[in-house]
Amino acid sequence: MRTGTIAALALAPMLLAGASALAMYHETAAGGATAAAGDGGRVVEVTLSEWRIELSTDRVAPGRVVFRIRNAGSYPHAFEIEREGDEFEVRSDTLAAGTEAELVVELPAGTYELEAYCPLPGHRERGMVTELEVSG
Ligand SMILES: [Cu+2]
Repeated sequence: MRTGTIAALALAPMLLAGASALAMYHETAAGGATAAAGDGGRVVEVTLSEWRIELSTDRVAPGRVVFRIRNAGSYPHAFEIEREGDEFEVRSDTLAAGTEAELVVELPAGTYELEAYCPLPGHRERGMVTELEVSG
């Protein structure tokens, strides 16, 4: 039995529902550096705080992207990306203050805007929303 694979899939149903995204999720200790870009994934740094969400870039190419998420605020936050007009939607778990996580996403081909925001109640309305352009 490949229990590792099963465990990974167990995390995914919510992320895969209605989406073509393959997402993997794991948390790292605060300040812990984690891998990424080497094997073809582009890295987007995401900083969450009250009440902002900042991305290290405003444009990425389609394909594998590693969102390296840091909650620099005092409240719990989460990170969600959503493509308007279709089913593509991926959400991280909720991050406690001071913690980090990575979300590995296969962005569909094409040129489009993703909305990136915090899905916790009221946070988006307070300003935790931004846009990310996907284009080759
Ligand atoms: Cu939030």
